[in-house]
Amino acid sequence: MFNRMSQHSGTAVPPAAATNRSEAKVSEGEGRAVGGGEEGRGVGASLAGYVALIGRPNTGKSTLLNAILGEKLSIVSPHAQTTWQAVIGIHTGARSQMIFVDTPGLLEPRDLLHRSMLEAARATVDSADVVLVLVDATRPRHEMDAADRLRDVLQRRKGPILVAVNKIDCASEAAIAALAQWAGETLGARVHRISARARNGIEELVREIEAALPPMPFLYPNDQIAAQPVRFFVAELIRETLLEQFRQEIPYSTWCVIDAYDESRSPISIRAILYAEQNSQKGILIGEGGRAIKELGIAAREKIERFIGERVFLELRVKVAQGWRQKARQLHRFGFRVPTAG
Ligand SMILES: Nc1nc2c(ncn2[C@@H]2O[C@H](COP(=O)(O)OP(=O)(O)OP(=O)(O)O)[C@@H](O)[C@H]2O)c(=O)[nH]1
Ligand SMILES: [Mg+2]
Repeated sequence: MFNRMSQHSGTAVPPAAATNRSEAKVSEGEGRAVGGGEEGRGVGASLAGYVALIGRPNTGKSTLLNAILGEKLSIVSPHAQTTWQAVIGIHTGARSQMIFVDTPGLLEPRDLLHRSMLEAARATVDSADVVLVLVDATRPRHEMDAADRLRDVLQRRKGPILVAVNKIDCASEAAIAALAQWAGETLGARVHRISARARNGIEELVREIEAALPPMPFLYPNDQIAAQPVRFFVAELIRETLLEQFRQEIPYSTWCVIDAYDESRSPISIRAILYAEQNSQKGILIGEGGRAIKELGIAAREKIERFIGERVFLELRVKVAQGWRQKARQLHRFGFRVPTAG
């Protein structure tokens, strides 16, 4: 994984880590061609752009991103509301570069964090060259009921929109056909039928996304797949582990901040702080005699080591940031896009 991330390092980011967003913007602003595509092909022949992955929670957006990249980059769980901040994954082919932006699921916002998640999806759609809407074939009724939210997010959209009906590996043919017809009519878009998990229909879908890209030089080196710092992915892997090990509200009340990342040490030394919303949750996170936090640390460390490809020492601390999901200042500190009032 690491050798496929950028060689640019930001502060406190390991040397082989991904570029940060501001570096990405610089190359975009300069219109710098960092990859030329096939040998002998001029820069003018290359296609590149941002592809927004949107849809209701749990439709398989992150699974699809990982399937397209052939790497586990974005965290996945059977529970809805896994992705909270946009995740960027870059797919470079012979003549095209697709910068996928995996977004939080479109939901009925109940608090400020939800509104921030919705805002992340909306902003991604507004700035994307291509939008791919993912709908879940196992939940056609839910998809149809949520049509207004989808229309609302897509309302300012002028560029190409594609639809993929996902999870066809475990839905009935009738449900797939009904949803495909509904989605095609509702969004006026071409509909693909895929299984992100079983990796069916992905190549064809990627070819169609490619065809919808504008002519543009590549924005990232050919072998780079991520655009966010490694510590972002480390925190995400800890959150994924939280979703696996705790039930109900704990994973949804906890945000993870990487407080220290020292790669001059061997093993690499990482300290993460888990911010709970309330004191009682802090107790649950730590568990009796510290058992829960210890288990979490072991499982998360294994994931992080697989991701980085090196041994890691992981220290987890638990703090309380009272009611952080509802507090603009706290969300801002945690790196969320804070929506304006309204
Ligand atoms: N059967 C089946 N399950 C799938 C498929 N794609 C994704 N899933 C499962 O659906 C669940 C949700 O997948 P995610 O990729 O986390 O969904 P998401 O849209 O990113 O969810 P949020 O981040 O909450 O918006 C996981 O259990 C996946 O394994 C598929 O093609 N078939
Ligand atoms: Mg997701």
